[in-house]
Amino acid sequence: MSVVNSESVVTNTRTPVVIIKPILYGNTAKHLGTKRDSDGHTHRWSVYIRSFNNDDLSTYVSKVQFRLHETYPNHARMITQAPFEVEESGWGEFETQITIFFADPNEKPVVFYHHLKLFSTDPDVVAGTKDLVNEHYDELIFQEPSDLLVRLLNCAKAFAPSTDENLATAKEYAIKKHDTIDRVKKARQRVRSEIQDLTERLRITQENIKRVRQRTMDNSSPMGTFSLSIHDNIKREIVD
Ligand code: SLL
Repeated sequence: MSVVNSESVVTNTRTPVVIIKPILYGNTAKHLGTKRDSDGHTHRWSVYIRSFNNDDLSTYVSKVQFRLHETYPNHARMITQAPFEVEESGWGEFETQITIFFADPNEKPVVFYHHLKLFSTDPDVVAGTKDLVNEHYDELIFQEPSDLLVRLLNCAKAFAPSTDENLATAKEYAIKKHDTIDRVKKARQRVRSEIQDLTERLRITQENIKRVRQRTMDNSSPMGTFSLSIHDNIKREIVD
């Protein structure tokens, strides 16, 4: 905290908390059916970031910049109020850069990269009867945010009731989360057993080296044949 004068106190104090805000970012796209004569555009699309749990993002997000492909006029689009999204049309896929700025200017902006997807092999999407949705779940993690930001983060309560669509998304993500945790656990198990295996091999090899050294020092057998047999032994155990 720094004191500016006897009357005003600037609050840049930090609360030792971590606040996590789940978000979704990505794009939807809809096939127009034909290539538009005027500009060759084939799809309508939107790129967005929104809260995963229906929080009011604009309580703590001041603006979001969507950096589009340079073929778009004014390709760095700054959105200063919710919904934080850009709707456009086009003919090609490209990588967008999404930068989130927070209500506390001292909080470093967060950047996401998203591949704006238009094309799909899903027949319903190709026919234009279903929108393509390509979105990702992520979390904004605020480590010791300023008191101001803590207040804003905590009052970003759900501003709209959960819709069926939101509930369906939440269920889908819960399943994905479960599967992902399962995969991570299995991968950890595999790595652990590989480490065990390699540690055992290392131990055997070190023992062999020790034995060779010992025998060399004892020098009780003719070196040529002896070292050859130990060498073969090590090789065999490593291959096993
Ligand atoms: C591609 N590397 O070749 C990409 C570029 C460009 C996207 C995609 C239309 C812009 C406009 C548009 O879709 N640009 O006409 O204003 O696929």
